[in-house]
Amino acid sequence: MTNFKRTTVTSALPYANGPVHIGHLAGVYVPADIYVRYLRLKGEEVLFVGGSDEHGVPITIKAKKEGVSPQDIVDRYHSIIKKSFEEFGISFDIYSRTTSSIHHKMASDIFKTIDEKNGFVIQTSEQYYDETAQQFLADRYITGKCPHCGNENAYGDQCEACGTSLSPTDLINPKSAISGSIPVMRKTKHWYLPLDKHEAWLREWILENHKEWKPNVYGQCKSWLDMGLQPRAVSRDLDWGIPVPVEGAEGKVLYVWFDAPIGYISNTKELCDSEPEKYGKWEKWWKDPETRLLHFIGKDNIVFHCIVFPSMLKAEGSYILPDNVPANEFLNLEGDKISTSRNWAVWLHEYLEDFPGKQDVLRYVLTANAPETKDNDFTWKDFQARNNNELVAIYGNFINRALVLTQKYFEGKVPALGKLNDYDKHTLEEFANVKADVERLLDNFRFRDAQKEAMNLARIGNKYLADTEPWKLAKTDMSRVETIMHLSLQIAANLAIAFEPFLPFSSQKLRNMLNLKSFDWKELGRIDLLKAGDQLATPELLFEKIEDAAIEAQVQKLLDTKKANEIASYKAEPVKENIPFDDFMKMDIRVGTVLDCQKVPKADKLLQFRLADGLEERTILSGIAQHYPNPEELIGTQVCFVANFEPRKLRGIMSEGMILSAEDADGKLVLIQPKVKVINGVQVK
Ligand code: B3M
Ligand code: ZN
Repeated sequence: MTNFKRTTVTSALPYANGPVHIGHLAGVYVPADIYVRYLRLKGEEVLFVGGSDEHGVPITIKAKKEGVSPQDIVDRYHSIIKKSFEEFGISFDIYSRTTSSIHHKMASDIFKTIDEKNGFVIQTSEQYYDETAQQFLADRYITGKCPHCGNENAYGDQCEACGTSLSPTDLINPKSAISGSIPVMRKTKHWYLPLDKHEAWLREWILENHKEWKPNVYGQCKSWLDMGLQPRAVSRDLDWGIPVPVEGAEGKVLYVWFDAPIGYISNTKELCDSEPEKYGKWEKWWKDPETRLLHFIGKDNIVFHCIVFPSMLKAEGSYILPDNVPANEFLNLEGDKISTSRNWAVWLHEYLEDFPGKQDVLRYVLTANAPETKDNDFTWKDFQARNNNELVAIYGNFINRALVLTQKYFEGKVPALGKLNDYDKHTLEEFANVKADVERLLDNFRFRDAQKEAMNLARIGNKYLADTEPWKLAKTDMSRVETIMHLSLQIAANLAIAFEPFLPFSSQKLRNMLNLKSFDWKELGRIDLLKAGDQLATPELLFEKIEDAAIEAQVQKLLDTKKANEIASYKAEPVKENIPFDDFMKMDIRVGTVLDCQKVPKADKLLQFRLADGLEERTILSGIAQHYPNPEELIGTQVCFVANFEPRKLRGIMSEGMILSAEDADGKLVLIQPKVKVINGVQVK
């Protein structure tokens, strides 16, 4: 990257087949938004393009499952996703969609240009065809037995049981997921982008000229290039998508990964056409060599943005190529991979229902924990700790003290700056480095460290007030208090600027409280942002403590999800060998009432029951103590037990029978108890 005049920033277009979750935000949209806000604050010319990816097989599958049209599905999720992004302050210049007519035309035009330049090769191959449904089958539409693990329900592209990538012909006993019939092989023709022919320039462009790319991105590109590139089909036999715009391609659409990245361009055009005075011609964002292009994506999209899309643009011939692709790794949730199908996610719209107004808290935590160099884990405990110990205890506390004290001593007016003492000077020296540090880190896409630096500024302010204790000086040295509060308010104003890219809602709130008019990155580090005599607004809390109960509710929600998944995936044991009636009759199972129940001392698992069994009383030990932490609650309830189970001594206590319980999928033991009270000692038959 040398000289450039403007920056085009894109962020991956999420599939419009479900809402967005914290993984999306952490991996792509928050970092992109931080970067764009930073450039805007610096007064640079920047365009931030987003949108929904509305083609592709998963959308058609979802539509089929629900009995609605693919358009219904994408309409629904496009608006949910768009709203979530707005609510979290992701400041797109445009968020549009790939079903727009501008996009259909743009993608067709680019395809045609490449075709005219002989940039494709056409090849015929055999693919599975469903004769009942009369259509070729996308990989996802074929199921069968996985050759690796034997899972009967593997898909034509992947076995979800063992994680192996497959191709449809790997499946044993393939079946069409549309009609259930056995598919046949049939010849079909497709357009291929010959990536092998692009390999030489790609090697030089990435491996030689872009050594500065993040190691995870560079490394993935290198391993693709070292394996050798193959031609990739860019058309599909499908009825949802953009028709292949050339003769002899009836019934075929563009492969979703061909049209989706073109969505960045189409959405730019849509915006520029609607507001030409503000944004200029769309071409300047995509064709001017003085424009820098950046793609923010997750790691699973690297090959498409670093190899496939650049090859398309190169084949077309009139576009610039990306200057950097700062891809992130994945965010996990409480130790498990985020999964839409298993509902293992924190959905953005649900988060806002549970934590209204706390967008910045999530932005903060996701950046503090961003999966920049490796996969990372989101936990609710960490979320709470970062809010309470950092946002509230450091940033919020400092701002609150500065404003409340100014209110108390100076009726909310910025006091004058007096003579600086050595401690003031020392504080200002520490503070002077923050701007350069944050910039250097942001320029290198190191958002978590950049945010940490911004937080250091709050730490400096917090320490300054704690050390100088103006509330104690107020009785003896008011001119000293004036200087301390003046400097504190200047630091507060700096915080509003430094945090704007990261926590835009809080910055806005802080600006309002400070009545801070000018707002510009280059003012960061200055101590004349507020003037003596400026009137401040009434202080409000910037952040609030999050209580344990709110966190426990979230953890419980996840436990419920886990439980539901276990139930959904539970496979019952095969039935044991048959037994004759007489064998069954040998067992004497009865009902009794619990008279007493307590833990056996020094035995973790054992509960000692005293039962009224209709004859006399008996003692039975049962290994369920871990599942009943309050055994006294069982007193008065009824349980089932095997009355003629041979008595045996456990821990010196004679146990006369066996109490019946069932083991749940998660290993929890649950007592078998009659729902209606019956007579003690009756037999279970
Ligand atoms: N929709 C895949 C994804 O959401 C795809 C990205 C397109 S970016 C042009 O991960
Ligand atoms: Zn498998």
